[in-house]
Amino acid sequence: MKHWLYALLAFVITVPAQAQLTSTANFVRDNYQKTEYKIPMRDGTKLHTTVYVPKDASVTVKYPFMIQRTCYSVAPYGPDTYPAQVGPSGTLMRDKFIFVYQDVRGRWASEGTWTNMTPTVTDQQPVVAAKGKKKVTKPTSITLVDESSDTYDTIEWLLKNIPNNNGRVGQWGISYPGFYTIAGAVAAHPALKASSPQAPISDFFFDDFHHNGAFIQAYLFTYPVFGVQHPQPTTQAWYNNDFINTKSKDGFQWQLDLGPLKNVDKYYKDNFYWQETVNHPNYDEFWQKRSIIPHLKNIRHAMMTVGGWFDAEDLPGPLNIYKTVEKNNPGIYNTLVMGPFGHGRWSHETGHTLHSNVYFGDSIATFYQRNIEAKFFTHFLKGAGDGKTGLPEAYLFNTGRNEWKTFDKWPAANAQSMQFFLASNGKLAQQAGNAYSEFVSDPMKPVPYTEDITTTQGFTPFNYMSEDQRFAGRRPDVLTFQTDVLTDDLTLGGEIMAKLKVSTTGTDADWVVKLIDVYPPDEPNHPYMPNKNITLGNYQQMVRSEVMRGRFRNSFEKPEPFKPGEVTDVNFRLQDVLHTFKKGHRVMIQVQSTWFPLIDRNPQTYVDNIFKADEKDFQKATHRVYDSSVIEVQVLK
Ligand code: PG9
Repeated sequence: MKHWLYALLAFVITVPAQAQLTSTANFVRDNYQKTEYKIPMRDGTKLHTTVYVPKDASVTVKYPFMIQRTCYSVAPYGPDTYPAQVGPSGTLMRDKFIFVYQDVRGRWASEGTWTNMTPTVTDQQPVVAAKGKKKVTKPTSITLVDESSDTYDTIEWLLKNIPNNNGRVGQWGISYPGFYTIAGAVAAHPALKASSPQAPISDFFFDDFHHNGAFIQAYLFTYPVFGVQHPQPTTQAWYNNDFINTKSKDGFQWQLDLGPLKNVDKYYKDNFYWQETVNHPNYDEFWQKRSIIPHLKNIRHAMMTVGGWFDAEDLPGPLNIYKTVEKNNPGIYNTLVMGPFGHGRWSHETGHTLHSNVYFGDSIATFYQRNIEAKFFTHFLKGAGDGKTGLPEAYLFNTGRNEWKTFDKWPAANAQSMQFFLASNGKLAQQAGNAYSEFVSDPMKPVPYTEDITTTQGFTPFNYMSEDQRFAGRRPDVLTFQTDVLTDDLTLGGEIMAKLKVSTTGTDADWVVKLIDVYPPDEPNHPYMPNKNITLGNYQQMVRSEVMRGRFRNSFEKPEPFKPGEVTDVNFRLQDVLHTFKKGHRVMIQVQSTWFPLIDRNPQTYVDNIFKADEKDFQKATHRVYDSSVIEVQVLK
């Protein structure tokens, strides 16, 4: 194409986008009136709430509410300070809603006491008839409150006090705000018409802080929410410092005298949540009462749960919330969207790389925002609201074909179970053998979770979710099983069950299972690999991974040791996938027992509390994976 034509094309494309960005920078100030309120809850606690009302709202031009409740602050605070964007996308901001942001109880400018994953307690109560309730100036008795009741009371107040609203309310939030969204959908106010929990936390024993009871160590290095700020060390630093060999002081495995984690205990002695985590190593009432899953009943408004296939923080959350709402609330409008994104990256119209070297292009997020999210909220908050959105039950991205796929049911109705046996000859076999694979697992020489051990990887490591796994497969303490080269495409859609039959010479062990897409030697550069120096030939791309802390194999509440040498069942679920292994590729499974420093090391000697294991507890062990072990997948035609 002639150069002048390129230049013209670039100008034509850039100007509107530039104008759009410029308008976005001032758009909120020019088009919305910001007011801050302290909204009283039923127990008298006042929550700081910022309301952005479109300037053209009037008795004839009324707008719905779109609420986000957050523990991460509704800043900017103060009059005449405006954010660059309001709402989940530029699209909805320009379509205009009354956007409401609230600091949850006990956070930032709100009153009250905050706790992690507020236990839901008011859904057992008849919803307080807010109409006509006498003004509660101080609790006359113990008034039960939680995120559900705070959302209810907030909506009731907004409807009465913010003029020119159309009486309809939506809510959305990503990650922790995603939890507040799903909690707000429980025992909901009748004016709440549409909720979109996005990357919502469902339960900290399975999301974020733990995976099936194994502790995700990145959370040691905190998080503003937990009032502690500590720079992330690189994985190399973890290996270098005496962490591995440091004799732990008062029992904490990571109690460190040297290296980059020096004095980390200083931060944690007074960090209440940290002490709670350490003192509740099993899935006891402390964690159970904080899970939102048991409360997802009697939901009567539209739901659209959103997640990312490469989300390293909250992948169980969106999938389990969608499935539980579907099971407990037949007949309501309840849909799922899963895109090729890292944590919350669908909300970034540009640059939403997966924090790794797999990248599907900016247009994917824009497509989601304009053709899925905006359609959902506009329909229920401004439109007919009859559920005829034109959107599917499940809008999922196939990460092997790089295309969106729609389903009228998820898990897909036409999924067929298929079993791969872990054969000791390294094959994924179609029938069980009677041998076993064996490896020595040494917690002093743990398998790294990433090849890139010289850089920190964000507050929660992400890149392993799609990283090349060849570095691991070269190790003697990583078992590798794979199919022959595929003669046809193989599409896996749905959850993956690991049904391992294992033994160990120790009395405790972790089991990590990784599903990997093996590219052929001559695979051309993937069109979506921005780091052009990466060729895909023989690339072993992680598709899905999960760890099972073996002590919890029969119960997360009541852990059990292994009996040395006894063949033992360890069954656990890897979260759903939608991925086509193309013809010429292979399906690979890797099995290992350490994943450092992503998860804390299992001492492989059974102790009551791994957080307080001592140096002497960390012992090598010989693990066996028997050929009768199965990886059960769901195949879509
Ligand atoms: N789910 C994310 C998170 C919560 C709490 C601690 C660490 C991570 C998030 O809200 O981003």
